[in-house]
Amino acid sequence: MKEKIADIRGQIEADAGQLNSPEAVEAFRIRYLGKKGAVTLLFKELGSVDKADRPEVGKLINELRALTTEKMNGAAAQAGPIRSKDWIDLTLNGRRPAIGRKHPLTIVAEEFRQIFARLGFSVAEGPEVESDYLNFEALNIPKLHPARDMQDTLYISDELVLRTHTSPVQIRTMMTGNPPFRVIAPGRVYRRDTLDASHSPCFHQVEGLCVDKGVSLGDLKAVLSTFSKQMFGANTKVRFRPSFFPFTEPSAEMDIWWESSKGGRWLELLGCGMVNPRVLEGVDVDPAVYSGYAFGLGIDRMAMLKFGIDDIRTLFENDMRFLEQF
Ligand code: FA5
Repeated sequence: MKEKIADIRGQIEADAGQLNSPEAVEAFRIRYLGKKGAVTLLFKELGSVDKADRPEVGKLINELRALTTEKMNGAAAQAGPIRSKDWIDLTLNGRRPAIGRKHPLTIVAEEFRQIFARLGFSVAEGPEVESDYLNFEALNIPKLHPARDMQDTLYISDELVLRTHTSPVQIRTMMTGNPPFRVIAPGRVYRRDTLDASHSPCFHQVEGLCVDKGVSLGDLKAVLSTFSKQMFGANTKVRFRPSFFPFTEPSAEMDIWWESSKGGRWLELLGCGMVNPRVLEGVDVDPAVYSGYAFGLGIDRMAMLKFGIDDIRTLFENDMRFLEQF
């Protein structure tokens, strides 16, 4: 028995030199102090030792257990705890959650809304599938009128179109209320336009409509100039060009000077004008008492101007490298 104890002691001392990982320490504990460990088994064998020798042998085994425990604790302090699979290092920095961003179109549309809220405009809405009547006829564009060609339309049926502009919301607003009106109407519109750097077949507009007593072209220019400076900065250059829309008289287009990586040029941002008296009559607003102005602006163009985006297509491609810049 004493020899056996000496053997095991030798093994313990040899093994204790190798305990360089928490797993090795644990294996050492099991090998010697576990239920069937070598030292544990020695205690069980003590019963069969001669009574006379038992105190001495017992003492030796006790010493061996103390030695094993001491070696094990010393190595464990060096090797640290076992890292289980769900072990967490509380000292590491947290992982930052990926936070989404607003799309550039949303950013400019929201800013637009805020600027016009300060100017006293509320928000109106209309459907993307619109009646031919509201998209065209009520806006003084009868069937076969050449002005329809400019908006080469996507028809759902003879009487239903994917709206080509947000102008039908002017009519919807005036049909369901009484003047004064002061609304903006943002939304998606569709045209059979060929895709290029500044045109998309599906794009976004905001309509503006103001009808009240004594509204003049001066009000229109003042509101649009104020808006341009608030949206694009105090030094923004704008120009108004005479134009034609059947639902406004006179009509104009407003361009903004556009600096992009490819140089500078005027970019058409919106169409506008004084609401045609025929349109007012059609919705039972007396043009002898009321006058108004309206405008329709491309939100995509506004985002391009605001952020120096030189191709409208990037707004719809959902390339994360592009979207993460905003
Ligand atoms: C209209 O759509 C008129 N309804 C605007 C209007 C409203 C005039 C109220 C008078 C009174 P226009 O077709 O020019 O007009 O379009 C208005 C704006 O939409 C353009 O100035 C431009 O900014 C934008 N736009 C037009 N076509 C496209 C396109 N294919 N892709 C991107 N933006 C476009």
